[in-house]
Amino acid sequence: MKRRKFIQNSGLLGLGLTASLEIYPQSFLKHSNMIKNYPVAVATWNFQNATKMAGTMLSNGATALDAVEKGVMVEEANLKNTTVGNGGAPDRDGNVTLDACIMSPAGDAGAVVYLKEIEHPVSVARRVMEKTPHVMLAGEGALQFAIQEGFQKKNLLTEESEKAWKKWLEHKEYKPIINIENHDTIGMLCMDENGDIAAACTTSGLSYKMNGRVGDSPIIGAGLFIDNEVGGAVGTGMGEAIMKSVGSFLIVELMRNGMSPQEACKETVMRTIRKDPKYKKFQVAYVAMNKQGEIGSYCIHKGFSYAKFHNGESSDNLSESYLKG
Ligand code: SD4
Repeated sequence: MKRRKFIQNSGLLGLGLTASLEIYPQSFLKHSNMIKNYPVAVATWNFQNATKMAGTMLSNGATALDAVEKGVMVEEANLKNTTVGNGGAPDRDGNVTLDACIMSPAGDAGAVVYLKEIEHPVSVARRVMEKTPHVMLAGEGALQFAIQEGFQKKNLLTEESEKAWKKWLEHKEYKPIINIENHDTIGMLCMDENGDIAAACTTSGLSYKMNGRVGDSPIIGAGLFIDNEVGGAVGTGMGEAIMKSVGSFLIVELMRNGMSPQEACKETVMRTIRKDPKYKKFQVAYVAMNKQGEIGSYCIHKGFSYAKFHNGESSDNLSESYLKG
């Protein structure tokens, strides 16, 4: 018997319940207090400042939704991070265009795509979710809405990013880097002390992408998905591959059908590997969490890690990978 099931089943036995685990709904398990791996915050890549922020908030009683938003905002504001928010690398024409989304335990969602000049797209995505009848706003309309909501316009192209882009223009070769500087898009999952899950994902997308290109990160089901009855998942890497497999949604569905977060992440990465003969040329990585706060992760190329904050402890965790070298 797998360890997880053993723990769950032994807990049930302790309560004098000998029937199979499967007949007990998640809500029963959640409230039975048998296993408590939460509150917990996890994020793609070694973004420990972000998970510390979110995890500390959760320890102080914040909701998962507030924690994921504030958590990923740490990286949106980090000028040294050239793949998220302010300081993000531009597209091939020099535009910094940001994508983000957020999902609440209630299953509500908000997203912005191709948003320019706003440092915190995740907060605009949250306003889309809470203040409009829509899920996603794009480009000029998203910017107009942000300004209407009081967000300030800002030049997000830093001197360094501009310099790097001008250097890129010398050869103009579009070649997404695998495990870029070991940090990239931030996708975060939080479970609060009530056992509720929320997720957020925010990025400047792949460097030197075509003008207008949107990746997986703001797409509900691709860059992230949660179902508060089951768990959640977030993805990073080649957005086109993640979108084609609707990766985060698939992981949650696989968990619904009994897989652990680890097994579900692996199976989802394997689908991309089986279908795409070019899989060695790009990275795809996922992190997932189930309703017990258990975490799993899997990726194509070695080198992807995820940050975790739980019980006052912050850690960087190397993900299992398909390619070992
Ligand atoms: C995108 N998934 O825009 C993002 C980029 C990323 O690792 O996560 N790169 O495709």
